[in-house]
Amino acid sequence: MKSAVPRENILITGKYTGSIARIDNREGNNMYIMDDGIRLNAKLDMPEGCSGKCPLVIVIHGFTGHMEERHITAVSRTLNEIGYATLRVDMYGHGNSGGKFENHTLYKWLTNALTVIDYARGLDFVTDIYLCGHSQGGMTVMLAGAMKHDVIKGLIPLSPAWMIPEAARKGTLLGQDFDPDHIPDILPAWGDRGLGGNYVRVAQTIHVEDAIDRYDGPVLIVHGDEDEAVPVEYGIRAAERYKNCSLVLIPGDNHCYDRHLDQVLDAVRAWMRER
Ligand code: FER
Repeated sequence: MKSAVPRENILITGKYTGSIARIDNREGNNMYIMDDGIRLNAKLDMPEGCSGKCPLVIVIHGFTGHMEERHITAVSRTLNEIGYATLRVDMYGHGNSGGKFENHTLYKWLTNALTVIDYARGLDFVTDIYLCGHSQGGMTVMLAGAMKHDVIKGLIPLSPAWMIPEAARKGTLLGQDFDPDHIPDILPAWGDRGLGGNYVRVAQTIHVEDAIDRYDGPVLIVHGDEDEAVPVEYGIRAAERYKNCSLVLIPGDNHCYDRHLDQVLDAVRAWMRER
């Protein structure tokens, strides 16, 4: 897939040189992808035994998360074991990427995702590109996949937090109620963090249903049925609305699959093997 991706916004630093032969498989290849002045930290992991071209999955963490979380690295490693390269990315205001958490918005994450997809399209060894994201990252891949439906071969939203826009319009996020027409400048978020009011203003404009309707490719949704952060009904509703979606519910599991991560990996492995 040779693309006419404009290169001027993309700066790669770190170990990755564009040559598969020089990729150290298991260490992870740290790099930075520039998105309009914001440095995004990413890691490219190649599949075992790859000596030519292969498909690639971009893997995106959730709200307050990062690319080294247990469930993110486990999914990435599982994909590497069955022949997929993975590109894990820390999104704006998260992990080792630029930007302040307080200033992150879903638009910023969405443009990050579009930039990373364009970077992946420019890699010589990449055949097909898939998107996988957890929670807020799951909603991000639903939106980005719809925008680039001609390029993205399949989507794996894990416990997708696509209730965020609806909740922002109603004025109830992070377990707190607020007036959706008079949004506070800062909302206390998890830990000692604060979330900027612009996050809420941006979220209020997003309609994930439109993105679901615009994506015809194959989708796998995985959701724990005891998810404490994103009710499992959202996974079910999204799966019913997508035209071509498999849904795997994990009985008794929570938001980050602390109890049955192995079942999440089994679901991803089985679905990806059919591609
Ligand atoms: C919320 C519930 C869940 C919320 C965000 C999330 C900003 C995201 C969770 C995740 O990405 O893991 O009310 O508000």
